[in-house]
Amino acid sequence: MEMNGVTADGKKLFLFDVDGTLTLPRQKISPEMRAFMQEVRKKVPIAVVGGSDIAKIVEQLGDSLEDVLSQYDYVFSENGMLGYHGSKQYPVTNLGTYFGEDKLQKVVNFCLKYMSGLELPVKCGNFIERRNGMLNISPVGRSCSQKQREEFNEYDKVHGIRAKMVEALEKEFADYGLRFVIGGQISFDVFPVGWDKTYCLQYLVDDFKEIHFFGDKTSPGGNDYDIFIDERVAGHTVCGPDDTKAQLTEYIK
Ligand code: M1P
Repeated sequence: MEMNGVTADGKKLFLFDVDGTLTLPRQKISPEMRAFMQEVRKKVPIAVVGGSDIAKIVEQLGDSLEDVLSQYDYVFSENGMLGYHGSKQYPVTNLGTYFGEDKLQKVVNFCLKYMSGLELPVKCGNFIERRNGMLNISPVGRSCSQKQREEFNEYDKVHGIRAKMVEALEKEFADYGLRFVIGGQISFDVFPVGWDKTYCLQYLVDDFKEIHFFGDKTSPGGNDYDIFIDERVAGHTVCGPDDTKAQLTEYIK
């Protein structure tokens, strides 16, 4: 098996984004996809790297953390800030400790001020979620319903709410060494340069000769872009779980 110029003479790993790759955005994996991934795993070890925190990844991929860890050889949340190999947990990286509370608060305050000036069809709650390794900023608010989520996403496509806010943040904090990356439907992630999905590769590169990454946000500005173009992986763009399944079916024949 050869893919994207990576030779086929080594130990392989298939590494997957979650939202839009194994599941629909923020939805639970389908029973068919779940079963299919276990068929894939009989041939090639599998890993996931999501931008979301571990609670959301567990909600989407299984019934409990133990269940998810038993289905995938490696599980990385927040781009790898929190990671597991089986039940072994890698050291947790903390944004506040690394970046400093002062600077972080300047970013938070700017976001709050910026969002207070936005007029949207609806605003819910939970506009800023602080995670281990990133801030997640949502102009509509993470407490929105599924319907409001989809409506915001459509509205954002027309009005570029997130893109404009990211532009303003990039200008304001040009010297902070931060990335502002749109990964899902209603929010964007803020983390230090280098804390993108390539972060998880440090735990994989010594053990695998071929790492194949599958993601849907592989264009510049998307949260799969950095790992997609990383020379240590072969990148594959998918457009949803059905496409991931179709591409994998071809590869493992
Ligand atoms: O995994 C992609 C993104 O998923 C969520 O995005 P949203 O809620 O906007 O659809 C978030 O957890 C985000 O952090 C993550 O990058």
